Amino acid sequence: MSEIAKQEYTDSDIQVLEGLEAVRKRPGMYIGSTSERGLHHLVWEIVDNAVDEALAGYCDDIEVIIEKDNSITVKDDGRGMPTGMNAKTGLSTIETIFTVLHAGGKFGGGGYKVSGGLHGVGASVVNALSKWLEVYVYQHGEVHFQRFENGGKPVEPMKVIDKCDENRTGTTVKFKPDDTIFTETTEYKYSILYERLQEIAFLNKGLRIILSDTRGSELKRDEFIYNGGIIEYVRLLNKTKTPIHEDVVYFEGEEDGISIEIAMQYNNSYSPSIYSYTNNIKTHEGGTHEDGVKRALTRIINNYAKNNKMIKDNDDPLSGDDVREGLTMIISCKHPDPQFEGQTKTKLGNAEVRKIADDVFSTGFERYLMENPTDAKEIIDKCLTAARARIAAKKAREIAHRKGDLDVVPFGGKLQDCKEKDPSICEIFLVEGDSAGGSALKCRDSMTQAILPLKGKILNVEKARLDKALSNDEIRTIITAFGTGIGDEFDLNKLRYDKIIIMTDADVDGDHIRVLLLTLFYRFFRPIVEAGHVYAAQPPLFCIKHGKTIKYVLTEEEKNEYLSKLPENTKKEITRMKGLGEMDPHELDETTMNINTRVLKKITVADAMSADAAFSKIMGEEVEPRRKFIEEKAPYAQDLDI
Ligand code: 28F
Repeated sequence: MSEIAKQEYTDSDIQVLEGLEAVRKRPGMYIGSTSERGLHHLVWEIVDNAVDEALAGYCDDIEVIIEKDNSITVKDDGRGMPTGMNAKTGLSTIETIFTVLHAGGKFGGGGYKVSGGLHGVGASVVNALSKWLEVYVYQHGEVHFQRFENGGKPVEPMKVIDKCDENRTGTTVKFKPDDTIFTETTEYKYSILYERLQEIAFLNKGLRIILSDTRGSELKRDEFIYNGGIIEYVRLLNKTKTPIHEDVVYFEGEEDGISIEIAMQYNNSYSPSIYSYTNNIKTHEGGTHEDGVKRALTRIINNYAKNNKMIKDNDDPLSGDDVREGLTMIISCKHPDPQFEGQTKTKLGNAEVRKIADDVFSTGFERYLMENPTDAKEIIDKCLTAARARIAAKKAREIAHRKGDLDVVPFGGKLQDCKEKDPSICEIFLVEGDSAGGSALKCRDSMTQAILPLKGKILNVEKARLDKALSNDEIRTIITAFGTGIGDEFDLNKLRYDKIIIMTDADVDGDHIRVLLLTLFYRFFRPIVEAGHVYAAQPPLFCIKHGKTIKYVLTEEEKNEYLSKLPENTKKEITRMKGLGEMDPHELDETTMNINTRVLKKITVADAMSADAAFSKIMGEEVEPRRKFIEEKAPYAQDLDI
């Protein structure tokens, strides 16, 4: 360098070369690293300049070629870099762009609306880190050319080397990364270029980008052009998923030179895939554009759900997480002066963007929901399901955590525990209603039988959504009484009873409570069911007295069969049994509690599973199964409040 400087260069030129020398001394400062990532970064810098020309509205086609020697060619069909002289540097504009750090009009309030990357310091940085670099500018029927070598030293000043078609304009840059800088690798990866160039094409609708690789025996070539822009991006991202509405929804708007585009589609998965960009740069840490859209999404969905009576006024609103479950979304902001913040400088900081993004999204999305009620219902239903799952999970966690406290607090007099501490001979009866609980207390064996009366009404009134069920005091008492804990802390060895006996009436309320308990067990205590600890008491439906004999039967069929076997004119008294609460202690003892005479039904996982399924159906939105359930139970129907 000193030799060239001595022969041909002025003091200011030496400064220029010292500038590029600084880049070579600390490349990481300019391109992040000199690893494979840094190597590819060189391409992004040059492509960015071409994309800027496209954003300015003058370029439709960009071509990237990996040459056989791992040098790169980037071509665009824009206006071509200015070919005149630069008054400040006394050099051609082209030489200035490629040799002066921070040079270039777009870096100083030129005609460019937006810019990304290193704000144009890119071209000189790439030059500094290349073995050689060539630039060709097609303008006014001439091909302007300049070549640089060994880290950006001009071989000679820019000159015209050829004629070209009068109408042809554009810029071509060719460069070969310096292997003394990129010591790890100088080999380009097709897949890395493919991913990013495709992404750029998605983000700039209508821009054609062609990638080719001449290194192998066969030419590799891909062309990216997306007239639908980020709509097509969302469609691609959801290709392996199941969308819950057909169309990708798209909104765009501009204010004060700041443009916002949003494309979105919900799928039936549980996690959101939301990606935001500013000036084609992925904003990994989000920022004001993302915040504005998210805020508007939560607000608009809640408003719509309320206005359409899908949630009630005093229900908890849907949370941000609820409304983003299964949402695939791309947010793209183009800003003339973006401020990047955060740990990795990938968070958009411009405060004014929040409102613009909110406005663009909320106006469009509100209208979309109004005009597409079927899609709207699918979307809101999905959010409601997410909310229920969230609440249920939270309740389960709370109970798991509270378990410790409840251990030391006495059971508030509700649980009448047994005296025996050896679980293998203990039983707990979950009894429907206080009065039945009272009878059960009178005839139990207090050594081994614990009684927990349940207020059936509470469960009914609560409509027994699982999350609500978990906040129910009775159910919390059940969980505490079992001793096993719940969720992560569940331990079957800590179960305090060998038999858990559900004792409910043979009517629809009883069925309902049993279904609910089984659902609870199935979801939160499945190992207890699997290990065969759960039973249902079988309170009889009829009592048949004849002579000194008393016979209890469980069903109508059983009654008829028993009666048919009695001699013709036996004097008999048949009573239909009332609810558990109206049985006298003697009856209750004989039929359901006394271990020598009672009939218990062991609950299998299949029973619990079908209860769970029935529960989901009954509680779900499907009207048909609910009606069927009620009809089937009609013979006993009281006030079924589900
Ligand atoms: C293969 C890489 O770098 N393309 C570019 C242009 C066009 C202009 C420009 C670039 C203006 C004042 C510097 C043309 N006519 N592709 C590219 N295309 N740079 S880089 O201008 C640069 C600034 O000083 C251009 C009118 N205005 C701008």
